[in-house]
Amino acid sequence: MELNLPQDFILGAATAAYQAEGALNEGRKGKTYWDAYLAKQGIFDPSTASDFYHQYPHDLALAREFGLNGIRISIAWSRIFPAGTGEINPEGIAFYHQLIDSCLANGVEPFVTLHHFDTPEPLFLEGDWLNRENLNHFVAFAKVCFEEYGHKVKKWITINEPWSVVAGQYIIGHFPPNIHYDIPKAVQAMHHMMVAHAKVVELYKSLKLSGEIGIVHILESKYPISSNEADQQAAYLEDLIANRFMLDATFKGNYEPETLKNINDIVQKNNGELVIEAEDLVLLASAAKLNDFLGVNYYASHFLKAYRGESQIQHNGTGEKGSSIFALKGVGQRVTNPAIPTTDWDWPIYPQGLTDMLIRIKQDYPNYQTLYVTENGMGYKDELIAGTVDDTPRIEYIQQHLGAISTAINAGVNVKGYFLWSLMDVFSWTNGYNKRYGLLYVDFATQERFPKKSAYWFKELADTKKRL
Ligand code: BGP
Repeated sequence: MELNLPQDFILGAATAAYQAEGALNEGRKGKTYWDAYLAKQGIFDPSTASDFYHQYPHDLALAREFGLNGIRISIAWSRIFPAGTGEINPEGIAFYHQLIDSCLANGVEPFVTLHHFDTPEPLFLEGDWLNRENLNHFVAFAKVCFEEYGHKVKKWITINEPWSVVAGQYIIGHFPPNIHYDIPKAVQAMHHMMVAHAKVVELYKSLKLSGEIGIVHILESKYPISSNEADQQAAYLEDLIANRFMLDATFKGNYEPETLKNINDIVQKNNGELVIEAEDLVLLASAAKLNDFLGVNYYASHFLKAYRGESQIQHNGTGEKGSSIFALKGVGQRVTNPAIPTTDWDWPIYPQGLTDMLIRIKQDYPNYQTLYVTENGMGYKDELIAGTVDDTPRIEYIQQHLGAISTAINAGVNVKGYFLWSLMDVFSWTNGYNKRYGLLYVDFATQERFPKKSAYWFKELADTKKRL
């Protein structure tokens, strides 16, 4: 298939501090909300992860060798401020200088995220994003990062996937504080995350640095399983809470009356109330004019049918196909579409959903400027055989999704890059280590890296940028 990717297209891969670095007790790092929870749960040990804290020179050299020209990294807030606020940690500051310098030296442009699921524990214990005070602590952390690294990092991401954070924390309950089905808390925290984003965008622009700033949303298309009106409404409502609410805040700088009315309806059906302060809307409106780009994380799409019962969720964290359930009170229920393949973790593989989402952003939010697909990839139970992994299904997955992006570009959408999740196998928050995504296989016992078949394929693609 002929691909239409611009010559300056970024073909990169993504990582996140907590999932890649390890070294949790080194460099005077403070704790995040994951540490105590995972220790207590006792199933997965995140303390070494992919040892990126020590291995990054090697990983970045491999990134370069395999043709990547971009990488997403995140700065662990708890390395810069071990207590989340107060004293700054020089060892943390120095580490990210070295990491960023190494990215630049390898010609792998760093896209740097400030919050990737890793609020420092003391601020988490004070209510995390539900506590408005924490928004100001986040701004203070961002300010230090901009002042330290702003002259060399040209692409900044405020927050990674507000919806996944709050869904994990307050609805699915597989992220601390492990609350189930509290949709009002989830919506309130999501709104606060957008206010925090807006504050950080304003700050960045006021510093007159020469780079760009944006946010990353998880944006997965939602389709009714039938043409039945109630199923259509279910798809509309799941899209509303997971996608439209965030897109309106990002690009319109407020919530469209219809968006707000329906969000309030869902929140009220779940016995809550969404509080929006007057100053929030001023901040959102101002940031909507200042955003330089949006990062779209896309793995799957969902098919919905009407649902009248109480919320009911079962997370498939083991890769046992067919074990997930996801039904939200006042919204709808995800169902299997027999025509669409799924991964072992029940994520429907539907590249058309990516094309549809990219085109929809252009149509509904014409001020979007630039899009990057900041995460896409396939969790797979890779097997290392004779020093490599035959991950043909992953190659097909990437191929199809790059094709979907190319189709959107042909339809006039400005997409400037693609980041595969992930550069090397990393720690998966709720699935541990057997759900692998990397171009590089990691033997977690020895920390040795083995390029998979997909890495060689990716290199060839990067060399030509044209053919799949
Ligand atoms: C995204 C997160 C990543 C990563 C990825 C894969 O939502 O931004 O941090 O974890 O999903 O998810 P999982 O590890 O649950 O398969």
